Amino acid sequence: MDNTKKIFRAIDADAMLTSSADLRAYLTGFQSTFGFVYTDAQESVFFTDPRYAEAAKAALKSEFIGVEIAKTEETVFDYIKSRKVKRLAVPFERIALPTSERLRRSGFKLIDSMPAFTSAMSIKNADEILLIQKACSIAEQSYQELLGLLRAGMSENEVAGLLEYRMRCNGAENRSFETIVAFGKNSSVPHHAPCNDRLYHNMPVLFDFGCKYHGYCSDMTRTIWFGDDVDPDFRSAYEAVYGAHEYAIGNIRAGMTGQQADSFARDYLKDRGLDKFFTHSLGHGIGINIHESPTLGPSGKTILQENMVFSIEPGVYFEGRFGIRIEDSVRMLDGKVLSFMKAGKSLILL
Ligand SMILES: [Mn+2]
Repeated sequence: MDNTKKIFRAIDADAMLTSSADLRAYLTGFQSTFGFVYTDAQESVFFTDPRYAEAAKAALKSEFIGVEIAKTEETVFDYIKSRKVKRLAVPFERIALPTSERLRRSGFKLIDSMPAFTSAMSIKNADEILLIQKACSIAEQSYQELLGLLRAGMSENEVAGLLEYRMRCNGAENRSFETIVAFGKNSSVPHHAPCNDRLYHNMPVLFDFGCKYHGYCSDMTRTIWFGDDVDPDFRSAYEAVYGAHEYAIGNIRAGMTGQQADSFARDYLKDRGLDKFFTHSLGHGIGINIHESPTLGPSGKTILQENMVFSIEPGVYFEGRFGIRIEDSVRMLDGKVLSFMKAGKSLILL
């Protein structure tokens, strides 16, 4: 079913107004930095400014959504008033406070559309799965190419730039989030920002990266050892994280909550005395946004369902020494977890 109709039917309102870039892209399939989608039971109209009008008309012409020019919010609000709308659905967490105040002053009763978006967007259709699969294969191929280009003396920033460049060369439109490249002890900070530290022999390297393809994200993390004299503590921790990753992928089933899914990896690490070093959640939904529903973590209440796409990323972090994380983007297929990543994950000594 068309995404606009799907969301509107799930909401009890006279009309809905959607203006944040991610939700707008979900409704229209068209990426833009400014615009509003107005939907009621009779029609859907995409208001955008003159910069996007031509591209939007071409992109949307086979859809039922009409395109109108609007340079300001006022044009859109006047249009909604002309439709005699009383109960207007807007995504509360994505709408600016001044905008919601203005809508309330205009006499609309506001209803939250965000829960309907969160739930619908977590289940991917066949087209979305293909785009995510492509984003994953570009990321994975680019990473393989990067490994052949790594040299002692390179900085983290240089390596991050090189990886993003390879992803663009391979067809990505952008990175899906700030690329993380962490050398040595920097890898113990889960969200380390790449700096000018240099790569030397016999240190771990953690890469956490992904790209966007037609608006859909991939997310992947690998940790390698640069050199051939591997620290035995690093190797044994690596085997534990790798085991937890595989154990989670092998045991998570549709119908479980995000909390139950997370517990496979957490319990696996606990049996090895490492759970206190696993300081974040097992995973998160992936789609138009790099972090969306469901959450796979100790507080994850969402039930995992067929065609959800999410990450599986157990990790352990030893302050001042090293960190290890292994992450795949995966989907729920036939009740089980299927990874989008193809390459093996056993420890690489480069
Ligand atoms: Mn992730």
